[in-house]
Amino acid sequence: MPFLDKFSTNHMFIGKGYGMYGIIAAVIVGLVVPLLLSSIFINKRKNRQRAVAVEVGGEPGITMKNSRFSALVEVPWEGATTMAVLFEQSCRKHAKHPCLGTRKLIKKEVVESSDGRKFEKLQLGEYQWLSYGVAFEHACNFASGLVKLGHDIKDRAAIFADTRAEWLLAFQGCFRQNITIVTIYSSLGEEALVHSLNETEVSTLICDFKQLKRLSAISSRLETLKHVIYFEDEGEAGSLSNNGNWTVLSFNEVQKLGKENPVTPRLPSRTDIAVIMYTSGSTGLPKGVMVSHGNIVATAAAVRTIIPGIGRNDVYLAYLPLAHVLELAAETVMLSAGSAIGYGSALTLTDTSNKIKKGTKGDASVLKPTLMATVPAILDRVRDGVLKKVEEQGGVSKRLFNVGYKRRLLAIEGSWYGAWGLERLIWENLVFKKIRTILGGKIRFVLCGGAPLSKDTQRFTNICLGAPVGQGYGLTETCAGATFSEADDTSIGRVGPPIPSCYIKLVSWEEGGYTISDAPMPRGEVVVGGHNVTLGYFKNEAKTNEVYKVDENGVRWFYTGDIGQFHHDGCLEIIDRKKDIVKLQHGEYISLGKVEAALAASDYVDNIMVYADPFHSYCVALVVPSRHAIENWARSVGIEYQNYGELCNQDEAVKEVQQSLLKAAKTAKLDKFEIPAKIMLLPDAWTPESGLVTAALKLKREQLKAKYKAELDKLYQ
Ligand SMILES: *[C@@H]1O[C@H](CO)[C@@H](O)[C@H](O)[C@H]1NC(C)=O
Ligand SMILES: *[C@@H]1O[C@H](CO)[C@@H](O)[C@H](O)[C@H]1NC(C)=O
Ligand SMILES: *[C@@H]1O[C@H](CO)[C@@H](O)[C@H](O)[C@H]1NC(C)=O
Ligand SMILES: CC(=O)N[C@H]1CO[C@H](CO)[C@@H](O)[C@@H]1O
Repeated sequence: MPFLDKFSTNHMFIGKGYGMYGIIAAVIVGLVVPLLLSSIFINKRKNRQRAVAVEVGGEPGITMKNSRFSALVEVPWEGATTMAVLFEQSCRKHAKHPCLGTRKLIKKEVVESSDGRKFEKLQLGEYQWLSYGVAFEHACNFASGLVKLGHDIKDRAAIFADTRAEWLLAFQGCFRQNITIVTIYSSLGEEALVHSLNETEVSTLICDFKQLKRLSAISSRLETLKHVIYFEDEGEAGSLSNNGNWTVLSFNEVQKLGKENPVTPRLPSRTDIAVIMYTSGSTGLPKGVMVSHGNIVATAAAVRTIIPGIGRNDVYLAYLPLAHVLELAAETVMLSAGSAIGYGSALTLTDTSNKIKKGTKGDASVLKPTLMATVPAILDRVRDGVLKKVEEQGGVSKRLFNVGYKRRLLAIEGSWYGAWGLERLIWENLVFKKIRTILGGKIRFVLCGGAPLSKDTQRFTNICLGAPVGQGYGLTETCAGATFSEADDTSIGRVGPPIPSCYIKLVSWEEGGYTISDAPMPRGEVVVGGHNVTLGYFKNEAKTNEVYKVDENGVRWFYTGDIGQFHHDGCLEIIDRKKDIVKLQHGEYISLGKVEAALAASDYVDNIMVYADPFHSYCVALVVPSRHAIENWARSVGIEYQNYGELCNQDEAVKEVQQSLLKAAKTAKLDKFEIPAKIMLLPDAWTPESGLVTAALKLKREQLKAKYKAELDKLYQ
């Protein structure tokens, strides 16, 4: 139990150092001083207006903008109007400082589990860094190499690879020549890949070795492709040969070519398209969102203001997909601040991650990052892991953890500043310091986006990681940014005020029953306007005109389809989603997302999709149970089963889970029609690879509905 095993020694230390009276005194000081301090700060914070109402054009509604800036922010500093200029100026300014770090592969081995499945385990070494100066040279060389290779700069290039340093170098390289990049989630399926490459007529594809191997299967359908550039991996043998239709070169070969044949840069302008970002839509084929250089630098400039004191001393752990706008925006922020970006992956993040060889170190332990971006699902997993370990540990450690957690919770909910007391110091040393080493022990701020974060997990992160969470709300269409909660805001469930680069407007949606005159808070569809609103969908004017509108003052607005409400201090809370609301047979509206979030509180639920057929008066649910929880239960009541799949089918198991859902529904005060009348347990997890959830682990309802059509029909029989 790696992070709790030092309890006894810490105990000793405190006992010896302070003595009995010392402890009592410390506790008194720790309790009283923060209380006094917090009463001063609470009032100050409560009064802080984080966003203010403004009068703007366009559809009537209630509009807010960030209160700290008088005008919308457009650039991180004067002149940095494109990604190309931002990168170049940053590289010159921070030339000697570490920019991009990659871990060296020491050993790769394949181990076999008892049931015969094979797993790859990696032993990785220290980070090796490229300085800002050298990173810039690499990007320039790559750009020249591309041109030399014969890539016509009017053509687009695509990147289809996992997150890594070369990804960012290739990306920045293309901007030196005003080449538009097409990005595609590496977890998207073949159809989506062929569709995106074909629609954008990509002539150069930049990919990693894993994807390169997949290409030959679809090569005859990639009609526009002329060049394939792949990132080398240590331990992967040689390059694939040219296939007749396209040339294959490694990233390093292209760089070398460029170094020997330098080409004059042709820099883009602010309104040129930097990226066409294909997002895994929840229905049909992915859509390409056209993101301008001005969009990205505006978002980066705005998000930078959220992270207190960001600068050269910060170290950022990069592991989310770069094809996701949140990660792209976050890394751009780091580049603009001269921070170091160390690359890792979700499968090698911690010492206990799947791909890390037992006894060796995960990315976070080696890098010791100060900042990271994450999605709720990952924080949920960290939390579940920690709680499970605490439970297993039992005894004194468990009691200490629980008391410590409660005390810190009180302090935080009273005031973040209450945290200054001696008491905090004691709990930090006794309990939380060890937990923090999971992520390296130095995290000071966590950016979180992609989906709403549960209140429990946000508090858990505040307390156990000791870091504020900047909860963001935004979409690819708004170039990630829309709102971000601020570091000193300890409330939960809200996504903060508008970032300084945009306006947020609520527009009444009468049909759904949400209006801007609702009490106690105005409610309505969330509409985002300003510099960060992207240019629309590639080759899809109909869809673009449906959700983007330009008002009489020339401001672009994006209609998100999300329903939100404004708190008194101007912070936004997302409460619903237009298309996830179904009107049942008797006229009640059921919000699927709301019900799912409530039912997910059950320990038995790993994932859940609520489904409501408008021709019935009740809803049903598909549940992917937590295997651990359900097998524990089966053991405890002595249920016999052949295999896990069969257990999921047993009536007793279904009943047990349904009871637990009922309890969760009661706690959340759901209405009767919101409680699934029937459920089914599914043994197989929903993963991005299976196409059933997005990379941010959001449900893809259409795909789930299609895959489980038979099951859903059965539930409605
Ligand atoms: C090369 O392209 C042609 C025409 O698109 C296609 O018919 C052929 O299968 C391709 N060759 C390979 C090796 O993929
Ligand atoms: C690619 O797009 C063209 C039209 O731009 C279409 O005619 C062709 O069928 C598409 N090919 C594939 C493989 O989707
Ligand atoms: C960048 O490329 C686009 C597309 O080829 C072109 O329309 C635009 O004029 C270029 N920008 C500059 C500054 O040359
Ligand atoms: C980069 C970009 O598209 N900027 C636009 C943002 O919106 C303003 C209007 O609010 C336009 O004038 C900019 O061109």
